[in-house]
Amino acid sequence: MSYPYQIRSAEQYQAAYKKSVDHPEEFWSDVASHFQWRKPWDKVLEWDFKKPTIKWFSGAKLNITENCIDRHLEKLGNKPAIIWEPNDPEEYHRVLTYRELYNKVVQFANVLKNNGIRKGDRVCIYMGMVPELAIAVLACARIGAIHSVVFGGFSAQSIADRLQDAKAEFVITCDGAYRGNKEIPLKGVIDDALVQCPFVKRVIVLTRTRTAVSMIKGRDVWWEDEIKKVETQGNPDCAAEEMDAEDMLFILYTSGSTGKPKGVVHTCGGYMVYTNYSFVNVFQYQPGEVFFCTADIGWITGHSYIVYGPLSAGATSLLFEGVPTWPDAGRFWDVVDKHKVNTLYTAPTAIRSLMGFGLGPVEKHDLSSLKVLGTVGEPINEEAWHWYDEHIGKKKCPIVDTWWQTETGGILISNMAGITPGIPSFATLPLPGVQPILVDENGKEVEGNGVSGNLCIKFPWPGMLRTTYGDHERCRQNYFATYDNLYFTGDGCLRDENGNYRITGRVDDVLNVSGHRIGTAEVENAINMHTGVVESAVVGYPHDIKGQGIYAYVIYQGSSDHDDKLVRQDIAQTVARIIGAIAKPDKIQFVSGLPKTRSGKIMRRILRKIAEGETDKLGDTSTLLDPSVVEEIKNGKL
Ligand code: 6R9
Repeated sequence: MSYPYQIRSAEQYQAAYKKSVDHPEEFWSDVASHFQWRKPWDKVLEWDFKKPTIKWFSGAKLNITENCIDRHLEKLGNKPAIIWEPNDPEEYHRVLTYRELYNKVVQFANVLKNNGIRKGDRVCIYMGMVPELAIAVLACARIGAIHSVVFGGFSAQSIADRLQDAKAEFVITCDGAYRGNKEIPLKGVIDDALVQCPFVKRVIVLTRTRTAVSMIKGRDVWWEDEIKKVETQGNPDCAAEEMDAEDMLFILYTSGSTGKPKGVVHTCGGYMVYTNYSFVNVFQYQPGEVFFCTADIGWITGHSYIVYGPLSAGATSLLFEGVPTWPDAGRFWDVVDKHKVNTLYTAPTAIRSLMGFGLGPVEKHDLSSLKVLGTVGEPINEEAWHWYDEHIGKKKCPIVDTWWQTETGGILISNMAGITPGIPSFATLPLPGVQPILVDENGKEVEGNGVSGNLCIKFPWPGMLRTTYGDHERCRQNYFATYDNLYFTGDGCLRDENGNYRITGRVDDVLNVSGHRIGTAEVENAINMHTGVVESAVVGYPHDIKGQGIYAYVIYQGSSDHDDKLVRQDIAQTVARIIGAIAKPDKIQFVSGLPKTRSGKIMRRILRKIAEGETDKLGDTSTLLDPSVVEEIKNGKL
């Protein structure tokens, strides 16, 4: 596979960028012409950020799986599409060639059809990181069903919320999942979720851990039995459903500053073109290389850079079931060594946690296959950047710091490996087709260099979200209403003297804990459900490994002789039940009141400063209704 649109020099980057701004339609139709379409588009782009309407390649017909699999069969049929490294290094790894992946995807697509799943149906996928997860995702795409993958760390309640929101009648799961020394009972969690979702018609269960599970007659079926049925039916093929470029490909739920998580919708044509384009250019992928993205497919990073980006480019994508610290803190390096990984794409939180184990675990392994390193999910601090550069990349691998979001579908701001320079803690420059702009609180553009502001994007790119599922107004409100005619990212940003972008973190009430997005409102709602809790306020605070930790101020009026430590644990347990363990507060401080303005708004700015330990820098407190509350909180203990 060759990539005629792969940028190979800084000059080419400048030229491509210029063309993408001056003639965006021509630019993207050139890129798109290198994909397989059943019917070409009538119009490259139609857009209006006010509504918003965003349509790329309208009228075109395609199936993304023909681009991710079928078109590679002739030349890459025997080449590895997926290398799967299991949780336990003693278990055999698996390699699926493009031919094998094809066979498995069409087979499972037939299973989906046999189970009554049709184009447009929503299918919730709740699985561990096994190859069948990628197969399930692709099989949905093959028949035009809309997948909604839910990360294995979310609770039954979170799954139920998502199933209801997406009105999903089908679920694909595993009996259980392995993660380090833990076994997670996925089917059991699904069973709990389904108590609230009687509309779910079918649950397909893959065997992984062989944990005992309940299987309800008429609703639950085993993956393996269904495959056998397809085999005896003797139809080894499954024609790909012809999809409109703007038909939905998937829904992925993500946290915002208000309410429950929203279902970000991506569509077939633009998402395919953009994930492929960004993959090939940012990582400078070359045919035959092994690409290892350590994210879970339950997050957007896994969707775009384990499944769709790499496979549409005919790449070899490594899918890892385990965790970086099990059986020991050298596991990533062991995987890199064992599979001769060329590109490693991970999160700053993982790097920081591994730094803590010193160089011992690194030095045991040969990392000489590495050519490119990447980071994503949160700002990377300079210390972690340098450690990654020196000890993992041995100062010879460019590091790409890739800024993007669930909503953007693919990487928007990043250096390109070896093509444009990396700068520690800077995402650097926008990709071709991406037009960032900084604005002040009033929505006025902040022009020139050496400035900062809120990061917005002023022109559409093919990978952007189209709506939030079932509630288009929410999409408008969230992303397109803050500033006129701009997509608002929710991030603060600095543009240095040379025009390089540095993302400084969220400016809304979204936390970034170990690279995972968590809304403070969501955590507060969960805490408030705990018996005895009157009110709570949640803020982030700097955490050495997680980037941000969760700090909760709680007004509690439970029994008078309660044990603070136990109540803290109980509250954390409630949060784990309602959202998932990833949202458990790191610190809980009991308070008798919260700092509020006279109009009743919680002054989070003050709570944030206290959580950060900067009690002498509270700023203007003159609008406080009751200043004594602040004194109490400042002097309070955890
Ligand atoms: C891909 C992904 C999006 C939020 C985003 C920002 C933060 C992601 C970053 C980064 C600084 C980077 N973020 N990459 N901040 N530098 N390279 O992570 O999507 O889970 O939706 O999170 O993550 O704050 O707004 P998502």
